[in-house]
Amino acid sequence: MSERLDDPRPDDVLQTAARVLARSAKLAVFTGAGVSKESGIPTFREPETGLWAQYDPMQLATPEAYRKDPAFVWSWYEHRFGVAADAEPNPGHLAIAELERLLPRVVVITQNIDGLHQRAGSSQVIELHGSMHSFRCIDGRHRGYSWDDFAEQKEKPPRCPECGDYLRPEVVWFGEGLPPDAFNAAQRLSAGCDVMLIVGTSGVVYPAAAMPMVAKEAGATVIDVNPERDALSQTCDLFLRGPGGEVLPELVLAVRSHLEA
Ligand code: BJW
Repeated sequence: MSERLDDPRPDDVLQTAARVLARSAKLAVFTGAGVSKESGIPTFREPETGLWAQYDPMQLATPEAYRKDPAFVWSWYEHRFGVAADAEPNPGHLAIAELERLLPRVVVITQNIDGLHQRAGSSQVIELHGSMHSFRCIDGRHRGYSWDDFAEQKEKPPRCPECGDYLRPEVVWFGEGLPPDAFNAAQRLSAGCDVMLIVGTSGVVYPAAAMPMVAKEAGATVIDVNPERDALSQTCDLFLRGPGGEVLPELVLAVRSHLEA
């Protein structure tokens, strides 16, 4: 699709996006922190409310930071994981899960670690930046621990039950490679989709942010849902301005109408 449709007639854009989605045989949904904002989980880069507006990512989200001050980094993650554990999927997550019931093939490629897509009912979820539900020892020899595996330990950070090193969350920090299986699958599915629906990412963190371009270069129609224009909305075919929790349920309703027509 070469025509750019934008804000002046938002309802037309929504209907066009719904028509494109209703015809999709292979949909890839690419999400970031914004999709979970309405669940009460802060984003990273929004001015004032974003985590990186309050904290220095180099002091918290790098392997060097963890080596330097493990107790500090652990306590920050413990706090954040507590917020995310108390959160519920919002109407945006639920609408994305609903798409799986309406369309032939839907996969979610997420940068989020909160597990809310899965809790909303999405069954094909690729986690590019890891998961807050999994922990490993620092050098990665022992993986896949859950909170329950060290709930009894008083020490913070807790120790690996096998080697005694500190445990850390199995999330991807700056300077670290993405989980190879997830990254390869995301690339393959982005290159093979006919539509990519982007929700709630600023699109500045690579290599994840390359997925929409991979999809676009392979010929997919790219739709972006975001309250603000940003790096990715410049390259998308259709931009739907607004919060995911409002736009996505409307979009799914419109997809349903197109499928029933
Ligand atoms: C709504 C909404 C609503 C609001 N509805 N939308 C220059 C310097 C240093 C490094 C680099 C550099 N250039 C490139 C790099 C590499 C670096 C990078 O990309 N840095 C850039 C930031 C400059 N990348 C890496 O280091 C990556 N690794 C790597 O490159 O490895 C190389 C390697 C290969 C092989 C071996 C070894 C190494 C790793 C990146 C890891 C990112 N990790 C984090 C933390 C995860 C764990 C945790 O949660 O703590 O991932 S950082 C953070 O950013 C998190 C996110 O997944 C990621 C993306 O953020 P996201 O989701 O886009 O959120 P925001 O806040 O940016 O945007 C929110 C959006 O939502 C906004 O658009 C809002 O408008 C919108 N929104 N409300 C819908 N209601």
